[in-house]
Amino acid sequence: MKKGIVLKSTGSHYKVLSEDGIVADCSVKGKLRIKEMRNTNPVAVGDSVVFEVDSKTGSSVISEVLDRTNYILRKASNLSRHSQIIAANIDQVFLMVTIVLPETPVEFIDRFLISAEAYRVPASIIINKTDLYTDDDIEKLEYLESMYGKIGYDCIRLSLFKKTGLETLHGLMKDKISLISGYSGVGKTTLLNNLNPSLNLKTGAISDYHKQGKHITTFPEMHEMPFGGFVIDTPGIRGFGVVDMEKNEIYHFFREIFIASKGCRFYNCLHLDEPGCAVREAVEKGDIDFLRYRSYLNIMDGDNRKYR
Ligand SMILES: Nc1nc2c(ncn2[C@@H]2O[C@H](COP(=O)(O)OP(=O)(O)O)[C@@H](O)[C@H]2O)c(=O)[nH]1
Ligand SMILES: [Mg+2]
Ligand SMILES: [Zn+2]
Repeated sequence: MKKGIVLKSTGSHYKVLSEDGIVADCSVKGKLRIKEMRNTNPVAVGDSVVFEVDSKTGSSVISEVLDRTNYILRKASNLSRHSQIIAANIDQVFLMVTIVLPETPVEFIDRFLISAEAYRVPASIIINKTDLYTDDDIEKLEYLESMYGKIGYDCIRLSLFKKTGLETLHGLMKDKISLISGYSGVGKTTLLNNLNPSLNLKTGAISDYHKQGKHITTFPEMHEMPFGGFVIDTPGIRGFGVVDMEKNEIYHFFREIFIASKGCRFYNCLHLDEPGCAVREAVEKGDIDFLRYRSYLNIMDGDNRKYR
């Protein structure tokens, strides 16, 4: 019996890094199904597992998945009961965004952040391709930094062409399991190659493009970092979508809206057009950024398809 951590899953086979530093190709014991989670993959990237080497065949079989500290799910489609565990036991998530090539909308960022809040995973924002930014873009960049900084989300400026910002990321990622998400083409794979040059992963927006919006066709992979820790890339998965949330709990995951909501006249205020709403007051005074409030309204409006 050996203990290890799952680096990659292809649906039926798993690459497991065992405690003694050897990577084993494992299958899964037929009976291994997590009872409460019948409609998902039983083993995910980041899982700690116990596996055994069959003395007859020499093949390795995962016999147990240890308790997860957390996991991030993705529904196969809006209607499906099936979902995929993207990754488990994550210490932090980074959303990589760019202001140009492509532009990541604020609403997308907010959808990501509220999902991270719902999963209780700390989130930060990496703003890449700063080498391309005009003065106008820098102004947008500063706006985002201030808007998200104020409510406690770190923004890290990065240029993988100029190699600036990498040291900061080393510091933040050291000895942790980090997941990177973001639009196709923002530079996730390029970042991984910079963090660990021996990976030599294929970059270029085209390779991911065809995978977008379809059913689960790609599998996230976890990479070991030379400075300690692991980073998970999620090709073809732009964001987590919005986790299933009730309308009356969405505002719980907008940090500043939740705090302001304590001052609302009605305990069941949804901060739409109720009288005595402290959230709207805060928006009018500029204490809550209008862009954040707009994201809230759009998410309440419920068209989640565009941003899945
Ligand atoms: N100008 C500029 N281009 C970058 C930077 N980082 C990545 N790119 C380019 O953006 C494209 C997409 O990068 P890739 O890593 O494949 O993005 P992914 O889809 O998020 O994995 C590639 O052509 C990269 O060379 C950067 O900091 N500046
Ligand atoms: Mg990529
Ligand atoms: Zn209110």
